[in-house]
Amino acid sequence: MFVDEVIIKVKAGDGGNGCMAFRREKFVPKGGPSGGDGGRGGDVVFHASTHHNTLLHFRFNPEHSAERGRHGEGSNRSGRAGASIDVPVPVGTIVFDAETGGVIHDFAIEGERFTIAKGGRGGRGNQHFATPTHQAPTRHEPGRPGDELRLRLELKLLADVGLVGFPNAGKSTLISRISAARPKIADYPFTTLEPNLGVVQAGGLRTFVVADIPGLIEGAHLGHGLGIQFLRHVERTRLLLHLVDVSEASGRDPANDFEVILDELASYSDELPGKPMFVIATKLDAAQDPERIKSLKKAARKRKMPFFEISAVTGKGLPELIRATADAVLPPL
Ligand SMILES: Nc1nc2c(ncn2[C@@H]2O[C@H](COP(=O)(O)OP(=O)(O)OP(=O)(O)O)[C@@H](O)[C@H]2O)c(=O)[nH]1
Ligand SMILES: [Mg+2]
Repeated sequence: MFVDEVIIKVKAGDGGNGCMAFRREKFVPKGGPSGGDGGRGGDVVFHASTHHNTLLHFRFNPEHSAERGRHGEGSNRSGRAGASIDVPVPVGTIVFDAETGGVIHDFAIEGERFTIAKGGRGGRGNQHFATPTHQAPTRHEPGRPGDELRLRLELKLLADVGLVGFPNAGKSTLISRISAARPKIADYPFTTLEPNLGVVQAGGLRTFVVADIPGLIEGAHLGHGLGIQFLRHVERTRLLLHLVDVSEASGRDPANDFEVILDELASYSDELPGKPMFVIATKLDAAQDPERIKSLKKAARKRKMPFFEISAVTGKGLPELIRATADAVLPPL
């Protein structure tokens, strides 16, 4: 299962209470105040880990709390601090405050650590409140509560290249031809229900990661079809491959399909339309009418987007596409 959004709760440890006590010793009448301080509560710390690539572990474990600080004790003994806890999140996780919607932290780098919820300070014991004129203070502080937060975690896949297009355009077929990913492929729309990642070998040690996401349709930004919720996975890619079915069997107008998807991307965010895009005419083996390809090619040229023709069935055009994609997203050799 691919889990890319979860709501969880975190609770840092409360601080321990400061203590009120007075020294009582044989032959020492009127011993001074000796209440120790409470210990600090433990923090909830998240770290970006490559051992997890989904948020699935949070589904089974949606609450994480750190230990509270111990209370202070007599004889000026401070309470022990609560232990902090360390929670792994996949690289690419963004942590939001579920109440305000604000971003708390964006875990983009492996190994990165961030304290999400701070433990409460321990209260001071009455030993701190003695003054020359007030030598038997009873004042002592309660521990401060640790931060308690409801969080929304969102995972953005870190792919270099995103595949977009109508359902059935051949996105999953393409990723299965150029990488080891084996997503479900079928001749009906919305075969892909969740994103797939594939690693493409572009010769030598050059590799890039491609994300195949569910197809978009007109009105996707209004929630039609599977909606645009999956577009967040291609938001961080460096290049979009826009696949358009040019075969007759589709019964569609390729140039129109192309424009519809561009409009949907624009309704999703201001950034996506500015992203570099290659236009890919797919299913060339099943396209007899050159006009259909030409009209798409013209639309691509009008927008100064590179244009490719491929067939995932015969393999035509794939080496050229892989090479151009690698050149676009990888540093030069
Ligand atoms: N003839 C031909 N058929 C293709 C080609 N590529 C894909 N197909 C067929 O087109 C249909 C849809 O392919 P998919 O790869 O599942 O399409 P998709 O874009 O992933 O579709 P969704 O997941 O529904 O968005 C399947 O029946 C494929 O076999 C091609 O190059 N030539
Ligand atoms: Mg698919």
